[in-house]
Amino acid sequence: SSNQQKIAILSVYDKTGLLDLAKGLIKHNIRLLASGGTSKLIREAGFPVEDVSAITKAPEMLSGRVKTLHPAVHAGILARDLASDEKDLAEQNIQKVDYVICNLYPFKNTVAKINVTIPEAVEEIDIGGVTLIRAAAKNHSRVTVLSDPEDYHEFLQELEKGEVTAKSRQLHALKAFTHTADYDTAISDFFRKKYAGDGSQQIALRYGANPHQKPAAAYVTEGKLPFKALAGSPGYINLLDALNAWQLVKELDTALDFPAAASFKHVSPAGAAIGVPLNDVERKVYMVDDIDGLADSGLAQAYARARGADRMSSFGDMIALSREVDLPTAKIISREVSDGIIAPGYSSEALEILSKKKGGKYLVLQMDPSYNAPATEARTVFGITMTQARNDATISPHSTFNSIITPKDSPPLPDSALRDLTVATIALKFTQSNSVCYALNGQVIGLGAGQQSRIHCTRLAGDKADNWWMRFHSRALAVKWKKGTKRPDKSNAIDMLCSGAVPQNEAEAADYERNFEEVPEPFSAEERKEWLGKLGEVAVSSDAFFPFIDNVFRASRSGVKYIAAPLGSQNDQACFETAEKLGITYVEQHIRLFHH
Ligand code: 93A
Repeated sequence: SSNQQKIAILSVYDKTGLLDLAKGLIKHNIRLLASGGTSKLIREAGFPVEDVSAITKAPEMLSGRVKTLHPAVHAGILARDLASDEKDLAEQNIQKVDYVICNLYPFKNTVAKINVTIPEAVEEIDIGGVTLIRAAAKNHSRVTVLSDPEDYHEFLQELEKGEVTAKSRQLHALKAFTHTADYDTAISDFFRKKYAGDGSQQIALRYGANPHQKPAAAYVTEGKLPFKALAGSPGYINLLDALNAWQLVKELDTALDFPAAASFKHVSPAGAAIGVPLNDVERKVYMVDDIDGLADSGLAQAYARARGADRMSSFGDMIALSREVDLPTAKIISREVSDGIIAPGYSSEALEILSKKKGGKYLVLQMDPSYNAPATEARTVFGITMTQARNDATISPHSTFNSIITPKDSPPLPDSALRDLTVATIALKFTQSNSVCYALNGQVIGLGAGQQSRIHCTRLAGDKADNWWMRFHSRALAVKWKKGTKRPDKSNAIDMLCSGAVPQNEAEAADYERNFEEVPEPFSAEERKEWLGKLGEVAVSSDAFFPFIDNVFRASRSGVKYIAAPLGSQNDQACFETAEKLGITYVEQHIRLFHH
């Protein structure tokens, strides 16, 4: 059979380079068979070519829907150099095909047109071409498939030298498989948008990271989207926040068996907490002392804590709650500036309140709590797809913090420390790295996210914890607000006072002072030192090891008594010794938790 004339089947939509290719094939005495338009072009250029119907003995049909679909074509492509295959071909008088040159109808370009109809798109779904390409690619041990005009030149050079190598056939086959996969993806993308774009499999996003980044969408290719928008319409960052925040509260609730809440901004938590009961002072500091039913709602208290940790950062947050949202929780949310919420359910009164927020634009997502993510995740950056195993590490108070390093003869950690380390560590798992988190009373009190330097992160988080604690100072609690001062203005003014930011000029002073009935004296260095000295029992977790002992020193300044961190630093030993000197219990947390 090797001395038989070789056969090429040509069927191309994009006719770039076709004539040069035909010329080269003919030069090597290859018989050309082509579908209608392709053969016409070659014939008109004066090269010998036959229509595919010369071997199928069947005309093109259905206005081109059936051109090359025929056993004479596909058995010719798919046949191996096996006696049984040879016998089958001989019985049907079919000849082997050696080369397939094919590229597909321009489905992508067609559906990219505005207002394309479904029938128009349907006509662009290539069947025969995909079959040619796939069959040839499948049989690449014998057949060469060219699906890209870019490859004609090198192919002809190879023919010139003798034969197409196995390596080339493999690479052409890979390209062909990728070409059909990409083509099928374009088709399923189009129909998913048309037939399941109501939020069942795909949801249109308002825009991407910025308003000019349109269009934007979120989808799954298998099953249904695990959330529904009950009100409002998500943007890209809303969804990044919601999906991270949801995982955080779900894991917190599972680990500690308490209702959990998170308040997210820019894909990091501003706060996260479980519903440890609030005392009177906490209610006041978190601005929830007037909420009816607060004491009976673990969920409301969890959100009060999450929002209360860093009210400045929580401005315009995306909220996640681990359990069905009740009335007290909805009431807290209704009067805060917030962008949206994700939760497994809503009581009817809660939903009524939330769906009216922001004139009906407040985003209310309902999450399917039974949803489990696939084990592998992928994203593309700059056109490059990256995949990784999902971070499925579990953090639990019983198993994560058992390796106490110092002090050597330490008793097991108290439950409160285990709880707070769990809160801090789960928060870090969903925080942009580097991250360091201070926690107390079942809540984040200071979280540093996205810092390139760990000590900057430890300082940032520590300063936030200090600022949080200064809000409990009697002079901060006694602040008298001017009537009508809005909640965000109060939060900003309190932040100025507690962080020690002194107005630098008259305009700034006026802007600060207008909030108060009586302008509070700034905290003196002594007052600050004295009050911060009362902060104790704080737990700190770090998403990776501490490279230098400065982190331990900084943590200690904010009442830290427990540190959990991965090991592996050259300075591990020095960190342990420093902690021991400062009366801090140092626990190995075995899993690095970088997150991006
Ligand atoms: O409608 S089809 O799916 N039916 C076929 O049997 C068939 N065979 C090849 N389209 C088919 N093709 C496609 O026709 C090729 O993939 C190529 O894109 C195009 C070339 O048609 P022509 O040679 O008539 O220009």
